[in-house]
Amino acid sequence: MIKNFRAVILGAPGSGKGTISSRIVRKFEMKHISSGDILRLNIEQKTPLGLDAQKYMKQGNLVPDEVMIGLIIGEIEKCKTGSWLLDGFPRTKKQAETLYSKAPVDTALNLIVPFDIIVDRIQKRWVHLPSGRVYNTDFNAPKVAGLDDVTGERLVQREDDTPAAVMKRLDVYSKTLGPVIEFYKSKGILEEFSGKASDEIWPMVYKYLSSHIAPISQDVKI
Ligand code: G5P
Ligand code: MG
Repeated sequence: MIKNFRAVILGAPGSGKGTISSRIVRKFEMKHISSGDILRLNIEQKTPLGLDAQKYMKQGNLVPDEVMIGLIIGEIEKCKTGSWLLDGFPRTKKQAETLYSKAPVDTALNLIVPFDIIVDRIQKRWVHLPSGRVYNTDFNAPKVAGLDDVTGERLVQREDDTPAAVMKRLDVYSKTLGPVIEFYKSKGILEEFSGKASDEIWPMVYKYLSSHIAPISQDVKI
């Protein structure tokens, strides 16, 4: 068993990275660091970083590498547990290489979900911006429509979940992820999980992680 376990979770927009990550951190002592959640919080708080990033995100484009690398390496350095799960980073070969040179990763989990399923899911997504909690009116609806289960605060739809921005994000993903996958493959740490539903993918991820890091609880259900 590895003591300080460092993982990245890869996958197309809407493939369930956030959904699977929240299950992972409930079962394993790891800190979930989501690049998208951090950026959206900065946008909400109107920080200079957020205002700059918003221009790219709204269009479905990637935020420049220099900005993302500084942001995520900073988050990792703040992480006291030593075990973390990066969601949404890296997205380019440059990000993957820089991360690996600063903090070698133990595993790269790649979620493979058909694109037609993804487009439908994203249209039904609602998020709680301060926490990053994600809902879906079909899959995991909030207890009260439009409100976060934990805080009761209002849910919103993401600015980049418009049909045009989603198509652009899927296109950017198709063009940029190949070299990242190849990078982790060359390191021998790529693990792929395919399925049409997160409930189908989750038991496979749980089984794989359990052989590397001790779970907080043995129960696979969340
Ligand atoms: P993000 O925030 O990283 P994406 O586009 O990579 O955004 P996204 O959209 O957050 O990924 P996800 O996390 O993979 O998707 O998916 P999710 O939220 O868990 O699930 C999607 C929906 O499906 C939810 O409503 C969920 O409830 C539902 N769902 C899950 N499983 C199932 C299921 O089995 N069945 C059904 N029916 N529904 C299900 O990045 C956003 C932007 O930030 C910038 C970029 O501009 C990016 O576009 N950015 C970066 N730029 C450069 N470099 C980086 N490293 C960057 N990181 C972020
Ligand atoms: Mg996400």
